[in-house]
Amino acid sequence: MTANGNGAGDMLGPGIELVAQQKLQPEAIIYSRLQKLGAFYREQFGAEPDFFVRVPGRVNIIGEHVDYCGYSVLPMAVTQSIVLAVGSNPTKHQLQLRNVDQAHFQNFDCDLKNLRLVIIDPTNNCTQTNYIFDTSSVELPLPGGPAWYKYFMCGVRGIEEKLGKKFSPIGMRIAVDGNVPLAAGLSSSSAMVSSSVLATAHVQGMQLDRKELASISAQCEQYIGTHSGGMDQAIAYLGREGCAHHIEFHPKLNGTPVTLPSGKCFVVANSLAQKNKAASSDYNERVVECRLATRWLARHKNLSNWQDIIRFIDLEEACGMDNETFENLIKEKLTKWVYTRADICQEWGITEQELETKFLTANTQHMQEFKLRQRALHVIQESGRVAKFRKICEQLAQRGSVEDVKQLGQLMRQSHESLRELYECSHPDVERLIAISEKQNVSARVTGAGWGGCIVAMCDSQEAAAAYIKALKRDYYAQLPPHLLERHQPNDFNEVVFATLPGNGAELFVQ
Ligand code: NG1
Repeated sequence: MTANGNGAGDMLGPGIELVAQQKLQPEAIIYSRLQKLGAFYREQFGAEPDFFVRVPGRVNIIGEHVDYCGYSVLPMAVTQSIVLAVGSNPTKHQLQLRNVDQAHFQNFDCDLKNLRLVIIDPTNNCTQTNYIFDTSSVELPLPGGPAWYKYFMCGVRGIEEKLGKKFSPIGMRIAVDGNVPLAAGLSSSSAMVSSSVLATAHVQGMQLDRKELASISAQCEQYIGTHSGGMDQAIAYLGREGCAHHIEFHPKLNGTPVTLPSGKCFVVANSLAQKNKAASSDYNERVVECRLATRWLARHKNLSNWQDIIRFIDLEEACGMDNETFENLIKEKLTKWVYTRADICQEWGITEQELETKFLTANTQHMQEFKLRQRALHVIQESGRVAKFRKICEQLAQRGSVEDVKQLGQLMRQSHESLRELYECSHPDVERLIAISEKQNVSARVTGAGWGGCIVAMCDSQEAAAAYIKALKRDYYAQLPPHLLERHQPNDFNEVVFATLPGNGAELFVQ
């Protein structure tokens, strides 16, 4: 299967970095996994795949729930990833998806030519959920969130939208293998969507510019129904071995490598409390509260277009505020701990129906109360912590001081406290992990969306990380209820608690 030359046709220029095509060599770390996937592909389709795609999950070191407000974040790609084996399909236009985990992910087939991807509520202003679905197949009943293949279809749709009339419904046969823990805050969903974008873009012969692919992936993942920012897709493409990335979204997507303090070791620990964002409204509720708070403040600032300003960063820019001025504005103008529908309707002179149709999203229509002050304070303070974290890392790369390192730990702790208290997105099991970390004198915080999932912790050395992991296994994992213990074999929790190093972003291999 080759490029058919009908690509997006963007000119290459400064700052454009492509996903280069690499020859799959036996030395590659991913080699044996891809070999196995290739064997599964042959078993399923009786043919060789044409190429492989690898897209990593990520751990966010600091900067949580700020990307959809336009603020920067500091994640790194992890070694866990989604890998695809991709080949052409002799049955023209047919897309066939097979997951190696056949017990949990059912096969999915559809005709790309006759496929109608119906997207309800792309503007997020109507009362329906905007899950993506197709008319040529039956919905798979999957409690707890959209069926897995829909994440893949988001990516196909993203490329279809990008190419418009140039999109050709080329059939694809795809085998999928993922080892990013699901619903754990390590961005398994974005790895899936982004891998689909990359595979489809390659099949369509597009120029594979990393930033462009990241933007397409972020945009099309919204069809799943969560109004997320672009952190996960950005690091999935921009990640680089050995460094974290300071990812900025405004005025445009940009990633700056950040060297983490030498000797420090980052550990990820999964609470095993799963949270599928697309199956609940919690995430979108926070997005809505941030948007309402932005408009509330914009109106107080007498901005005539206050209704159209939905990201804190745009308000900050419109008013020429710095972080501190912004925080003071929040404290001065958002004085209540809880705003009711009536409070907002009265302030803006609107009806409840207008509030629902103009300002709430599909799955937040039920909201009665809004914690505007708390959410706004978290976002503004967290964005300040990201800036400080990056600055300290840069200072440490020049001339380190113990005080600087301590500050990094404090920033992580403050971030967690804010997520627990102001953003209310922790979970009792996450809190138990944090308490154990405190006892071990390790700075840790919940990573990703929260409400369960993983924590990320910073240890002083490899040895300290080993001791910390041992303590977590003893005090947390070994205490789990028997049904969870069975799944993870006592004394061996290496898949759920591990030290991690920054890895590369998306890759494309040919045989
Ligand atoms: P998770 O749930 O950890 O993949 C989500 C969002 C991010 C970001 C974080 C919170 C998606 C795909 N990702 O990440 O954009 O907002 O929450 O910082 O929804």
